[in-house]
Amino acid sequence: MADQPVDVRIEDGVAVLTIDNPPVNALSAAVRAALLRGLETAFADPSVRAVVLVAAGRTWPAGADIREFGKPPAAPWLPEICDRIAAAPKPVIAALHGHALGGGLELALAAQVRLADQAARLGLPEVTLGLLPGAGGTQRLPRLIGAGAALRMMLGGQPVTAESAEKMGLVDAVVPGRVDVAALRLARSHATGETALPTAADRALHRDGRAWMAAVAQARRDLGERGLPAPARIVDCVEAALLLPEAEGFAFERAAFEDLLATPESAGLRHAFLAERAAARQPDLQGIAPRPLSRVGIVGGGLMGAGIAMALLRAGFDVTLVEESTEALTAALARISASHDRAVARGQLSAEAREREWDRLSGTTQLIELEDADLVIEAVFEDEAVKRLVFADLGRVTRPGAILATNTSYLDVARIGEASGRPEDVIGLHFFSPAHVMRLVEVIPTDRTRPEVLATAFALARRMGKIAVRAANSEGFIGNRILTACRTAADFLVEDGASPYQVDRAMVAWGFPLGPYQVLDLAGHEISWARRKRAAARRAPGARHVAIPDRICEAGWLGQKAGRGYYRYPEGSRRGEEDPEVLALIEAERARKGIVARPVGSAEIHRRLLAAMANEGARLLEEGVARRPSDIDVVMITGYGYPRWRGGPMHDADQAGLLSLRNALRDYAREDAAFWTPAPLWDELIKNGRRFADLNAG
Ligand code: T1G
Repeated sequence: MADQPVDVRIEDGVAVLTIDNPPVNALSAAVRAALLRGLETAFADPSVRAVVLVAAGRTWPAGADIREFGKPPAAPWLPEICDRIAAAPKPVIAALHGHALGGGLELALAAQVRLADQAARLGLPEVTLGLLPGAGGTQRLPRLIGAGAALRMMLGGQPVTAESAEKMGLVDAVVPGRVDVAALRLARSHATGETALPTAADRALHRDGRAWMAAVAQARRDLGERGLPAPARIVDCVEAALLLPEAEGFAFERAAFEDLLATPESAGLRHAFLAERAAARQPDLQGIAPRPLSRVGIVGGGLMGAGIAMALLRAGFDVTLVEESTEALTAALARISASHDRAVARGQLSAEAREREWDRLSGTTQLIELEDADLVIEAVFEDEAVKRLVFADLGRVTRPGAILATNTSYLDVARIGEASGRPEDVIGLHFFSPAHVMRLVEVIPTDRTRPEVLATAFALARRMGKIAVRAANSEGFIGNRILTACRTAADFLVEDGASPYQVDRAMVAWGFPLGPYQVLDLAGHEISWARRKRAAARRAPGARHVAIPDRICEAGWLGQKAGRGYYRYPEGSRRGEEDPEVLALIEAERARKGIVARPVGSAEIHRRLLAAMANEGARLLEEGVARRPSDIDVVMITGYGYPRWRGGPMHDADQAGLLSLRNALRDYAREDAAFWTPAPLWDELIKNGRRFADLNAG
């Protein structure tokens, strides 16, 4: 890291300003100050005829420094620097490589000339943070590429390739080789008068008001009424860019940006972004080299096994899928082939890539064929005895040093692993269905797991493009513990008077894609029924137990696959219909327990389910199952549909206020102390004026 985040070199009439703030040249306060100083130096130096902006390291600035948001803002502001560049007395050339994103792209938009290398990606992802491009992007981009294209980039938030950027006029040229060298050459030829660089006036900026307003109207129609605040403000800003005088358009954008910055939605989305990155930080694994991985075996080709195999193939691994019979193997390979067909049909996978993946896949019924695998992932039926048998065999056939992983979602990884005879090479890798789509993987080391095995698991997740979250080996790990607490609180409310359909509607209105009972029907009731049976033996005396879920299972209503669960699924439809027989069953259970149904509102449903999830989260932190509250948030957001803009249960609890939520828990504990008593961590944090967020450091 240079002592100065911006290096200024003046030579042959050209000033080269190099931004150097690893890892992604985020435009922090220090960078902004140094950049403005560098620009002023270059603009004031009479020998300078042109200015080149380049970035050191792996990328052009990937935006404003997200960690600075929510903190007291520090001058100079990025819009100010962009305006200085846009009004520069000398041409400024931006040389883009890596990810030119957010404020980084806005910096380039202010320049007179933009060059990009072939691998560059350009985007305005602010909407994914609940924000809008607040440094002139909503004003300059539509003028440069048209309102329609600009709105697509800003509302989608996804980067475009350098090639597409050139086609849409976002960059002036895509250059082979090093873009900084090409930019310097161009600047020098301008400095010697050989080349006249285009000025803003030369550009055929988009000014067609009719097309512009048509794009704005279309975007508003597509957005509809519902949704997060940022997209609609982006459209307002693009409209303002046409209708308002330039300076007022920029001011309009700034005001909208400030508004969004203060929204809980943006706070939640920014938290989620940083929390996902923090989850990868494992201080105790610093300097521990992962083992090399290229050949991976999968035992069990069911829904999970096949999904994991596809995710590994997509990440470039050689995969051997083991099934116990030829029929089962054929079905597993057919499942993968069908998914490939869908991906090719959707344009997500080219036919060539498909062929390459298929070439790296082999199937067998002979476990011995895994003798030289680097890693084996077991994904068989969720039964401890069955899994121990598989691990006993794996311990015999795999080579020393091969890593043995189990995809169990609840069971004791150590108990499963010890059957292999080499527990030090065993780890839990809990993928989520569909495993080739879901980004989360819970990584569960046991007390015997070697550090390099854990380091290898994190490296594997990175290569698969997954978000790995570490959890200690405790039943249900992080996600299923929180889910169970959420469901228990929901069951209490159903027994007290709510209907499961009302609970689902309330949680969908709160931001979840599906409610807890819809999720249960989708996943199937078997695993949670088995878990309840295991838990029955450990239930605290006098602890409240709602038998409704057991009654539903005993009736054979095991979910969508069974045609009915809490909902009915006529002729295999995936949309459930509310079932009067379920309501009758619930009423019968209330009568059996002498419970008179009481009215339950959505606010109470939200509050109790959040309180239950955050309280279980506090217990997970106390037990050391989770290392930081933000890890719990990442698990719930990326694995269980928790609304990303709410930031996860622990962030949400902080937003709701720990004191009021702890007091609510105390109230609920009068109904059932075993479940609702607040974990001691609440008192400790409240006593010290702290929040869960204060435990996220490191
Ligand atoms: N600010 C601060 N830190 C950032 C950062 C940013 N913008 N982007 C990345 N990091 C950190 C990240 O936390 C991690 O840290 C390390 O860099 C590597 O990131 C005014 C309002 C660029 C595609 O939204 O999409 O500009 O964990 O693990 O997978 O209009 O990072 O190592 O300590 O993600 O190779 C808009 C966000 C900001 C882009 C690289 N910009 N970044 O991906 O590495 S808002 C963004 C990314 C804005 C203006 C507005 C990705 C990446 P650590 P990584 P990667």
